[in-house]
Amino acid sequence: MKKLALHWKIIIGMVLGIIWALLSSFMGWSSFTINWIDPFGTIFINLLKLIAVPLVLFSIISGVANIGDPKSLGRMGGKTLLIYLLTTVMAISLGLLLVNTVKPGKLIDKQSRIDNRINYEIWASSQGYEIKDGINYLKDPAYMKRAQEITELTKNDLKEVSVADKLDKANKQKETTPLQPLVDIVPDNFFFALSSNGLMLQIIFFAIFFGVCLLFIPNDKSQPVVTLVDSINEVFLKMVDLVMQAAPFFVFALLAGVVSKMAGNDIGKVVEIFKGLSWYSLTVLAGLLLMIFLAYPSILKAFVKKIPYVGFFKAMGPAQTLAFSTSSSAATLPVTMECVEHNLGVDKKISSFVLPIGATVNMDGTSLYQAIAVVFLAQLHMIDLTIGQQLTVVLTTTLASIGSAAVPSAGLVMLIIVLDSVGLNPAWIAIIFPVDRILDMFRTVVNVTGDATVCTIIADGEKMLNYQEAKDPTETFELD
Ligand code: DAS
Repeated sequence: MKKLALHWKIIIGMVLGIIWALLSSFMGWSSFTINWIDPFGTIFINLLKLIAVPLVLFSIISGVANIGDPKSLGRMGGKTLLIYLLTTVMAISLGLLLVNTVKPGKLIDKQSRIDNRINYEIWASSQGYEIKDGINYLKDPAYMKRAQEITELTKNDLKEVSVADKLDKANKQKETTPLQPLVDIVPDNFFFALSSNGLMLQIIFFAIFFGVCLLFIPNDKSQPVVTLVDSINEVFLKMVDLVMQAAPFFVFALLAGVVSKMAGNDIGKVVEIFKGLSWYSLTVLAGLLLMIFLAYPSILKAFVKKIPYVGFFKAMGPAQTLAFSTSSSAATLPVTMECVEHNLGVDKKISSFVLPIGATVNMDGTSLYQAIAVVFLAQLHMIDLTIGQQLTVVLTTTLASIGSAAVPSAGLVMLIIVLDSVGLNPAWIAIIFPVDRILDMFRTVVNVTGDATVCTIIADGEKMLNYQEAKDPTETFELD
């Protein structure tokens, strides 16, 4: 029997996990599931968090250092990175617009959101996080009533966040200078920054600083370091690959645990969460499809007159199909290059520079998805991110998508950084995991389409685009 592709195994693992959880809550085995199965889900999240930190560090150092010597960057390199940055910020803005309009996280019933919120406060107080907007819920009678109930239930958990504490803590919110967020980005201790409570932004700052300095030291000194960093980067990519190989089992445990905890005493909560997840998925899919069928064609039409709307999709079809089925921009890269060179007529000198950089640093689909995911998860927990926090989301999502490796589920792993940067609980990635694999297939198509669009624009700008309407693009080469 043909080997079942990994993402189908993961989807099967997910479904079995949900079925087990519903069965175990029905049969009263919930405590068994939570004590003996759920811990493997926690191990899976810990493994992903364990990998995220060094993966960001080494993939960004490697990306920056492999730009080559800064002079070779020149006009084309500068233009490439600028347009890549613009399409990423456009994707994030579209994502934020959609998620703040549709408000998928607010479509589930308020009682579930109040419970989520109180659990968040227990977690946040254990991390020493100041909750920026908590104060306005203290006036919410439904919230107050529930908070008192839960306080009675779990005295020890809530002792530090008793309502009175929160009131005076919120009142004497530490007066920070307006540039505090900027100061927080620069770590004062490398090893502290690497630790789990170090802000990921500090690690990204250090990685870019280190990578740029590598560009400016003599080649004979920097080359060994770049080679070493590339090899270490390969090691962490292999770790992601190995963890994902075991994902079907881990995902079974993760979903069994998450759904058991939610289903616990009333199945209604599970229905609520899946209602929220379907609205979330529709919001992400709407954004991704708008990028593919509206945003990129409009940008292309604005810069490159001669490529017809359908012609672009006929030319990129094989690469988009492969991106969808593999969920990996890196695996698709060779076919993306073939399509861009053979079907769109881009000169190899352009595609061999622009596309490999794009595959690692330009992930518009991932950035749109990360922006929506963070705001959705905040809404699910009755947290209205302030404008400042949403701008932080734009910055960290841009950096996270640059740091995301072009492999399956990389976007989910990097989502930990974005959640962490606005004081949210990174473990919440477990909530959106059930739909992540399917969304990964679509966002990888956007990543690849975005790279091809920018590459075509650069080629046209360098007078290195020679487009002829191909009769049947797949005749140029057979997909193996
Ligand atoms: N699967 C990643 C890619 O290859 C995107 C992601 O995980 O978000 O582009």
